Amino acid sequence: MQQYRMYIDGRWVESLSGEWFESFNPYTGQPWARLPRGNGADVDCAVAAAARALRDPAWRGLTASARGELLRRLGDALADQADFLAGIEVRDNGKLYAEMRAQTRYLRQWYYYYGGLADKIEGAVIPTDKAGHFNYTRHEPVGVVAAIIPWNSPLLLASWKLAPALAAGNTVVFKPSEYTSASLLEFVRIVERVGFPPGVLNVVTGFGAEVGAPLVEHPQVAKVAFTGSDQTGRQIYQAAARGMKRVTMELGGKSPNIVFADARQENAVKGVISGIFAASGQTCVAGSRLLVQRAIHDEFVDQLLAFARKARLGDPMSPDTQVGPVTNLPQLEKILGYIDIARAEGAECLLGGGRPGAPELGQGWFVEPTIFAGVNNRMRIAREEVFGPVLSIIPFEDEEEAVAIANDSPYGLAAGLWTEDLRRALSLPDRLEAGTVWVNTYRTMSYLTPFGGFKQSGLGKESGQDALREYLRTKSVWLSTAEDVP
Ligand code: TXE
Repeated sequence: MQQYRMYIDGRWVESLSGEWFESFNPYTGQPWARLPRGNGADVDCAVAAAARALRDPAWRGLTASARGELLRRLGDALADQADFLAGIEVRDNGKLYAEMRAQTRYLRQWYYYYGGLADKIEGAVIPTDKAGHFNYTRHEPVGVVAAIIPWNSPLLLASWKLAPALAAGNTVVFKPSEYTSASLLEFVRIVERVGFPPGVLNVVTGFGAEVGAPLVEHPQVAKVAFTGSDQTGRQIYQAAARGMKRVTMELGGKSPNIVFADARQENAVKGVISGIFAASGQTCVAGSRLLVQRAIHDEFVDQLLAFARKARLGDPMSPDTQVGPVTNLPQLEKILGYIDIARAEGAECLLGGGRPGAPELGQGWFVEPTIFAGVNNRMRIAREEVFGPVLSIIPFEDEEEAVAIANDSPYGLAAGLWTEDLRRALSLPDRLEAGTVWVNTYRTMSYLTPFGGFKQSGLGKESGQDALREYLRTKSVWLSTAEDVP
């Protein structure tokens, strides 16, 4: 068993209560790490440290260029440790090593990009209508940021928040998921070596109600950046509203992946499969509603089944594995529960529909890739986020119906569109209520591009230049240039 400490004010500490909790490996079902079980008292220490660091000349006094350089050095240091960090992620969340390694190797780009932006945060001189006055704006850090992250891609989602928050000059208190805290603590060792002043970055480990809630409510926290479920997001938004705090929320989705009869079917099959089965469906952008035009419905579904049947389940560390376990036991139970709901609603299970029988997978939290046909958009399986490898197929007649079904969802995170028709490829994205639309591709993302949902899928953007604004507040300054004040 590996034992971790949390990180507050530049020191590695146990929780003040002296309590611990365990983190499990989803492939073996066994605990592998012990972590401090923090509570409100630890949160108080971390927020106080972050608030001090905000005023500390060692951080506040840095030029924007020096801040940017620190971030770029962090990017370099991360590159050396990417494969090691990927291994920790896999042990905690069961995602494929190949995918996590690609992700951790790519992480440094957020630090390079926002490192580069740090000294391009420019205010404006306003051409004022008040004679004898000079008026300018400056963009300041908002203050102490509470960053609360889930278990599906801990370091990626942490970096989406940390890099712009630090580039803008804020300080941060992290609350990682209780299921996957280790990778963030290993990451902090790297941050520490790069030389950020104490208190600029803090991590308090523990549970949502015991650490997350007091962190959000803490009066010295100015902004909350959250990724997770819409239920928890709503609670956090309410708590933040009481303190008039800024928020960014990256919540759930029920994203439509729309395949038209004129699509290149072999490409669409691959996009649909990776859209829902990658990471065992545990991605916020999972293309969990497959909308297929009736003219090709049966033929396309046959191709999809032929492809999906070949999926190899197994050890997420093995390069041969295509589908790993799901991350935690409650998630396993939730997914199996939705499979039962879909059956009870009358959807037809074409593939999977349970836990795999193979004895070598017996210890792990696996769910078979599952495909339901005959789904209509009113069923719970089409409306609620499962966050697992469960695809629902809904037929449609024409473009109008496809758009209507796609938009008939409380969520609006992402949408996919497969067509060779140029007019449709250009016009449909305008009509889809989703923060990201992919045409003839799915799940493509970059540090350069704003990401964030519409409707119940969230508020604000992460990545790209938009994200930097989420961590800044604008101040207007007036000066009188008159000899005598009237
Ligand atoms: O999420 P939570 P959980 C969805 C997915 C999954 C469900 C539950 O459907 O089945 O969420 O997963 C912290 N105040 N997604 O329970 O509760 C919590 O400790 C402050 C979708 O893991 O949203 C963790 O650090 N913080 C999602 C973080 O919030 C609180 C990705 C996320 O936990 C808190 C993950 C509180 N009151 C799960 N309660 C996506 N779409 O990306 C909990 N937390």
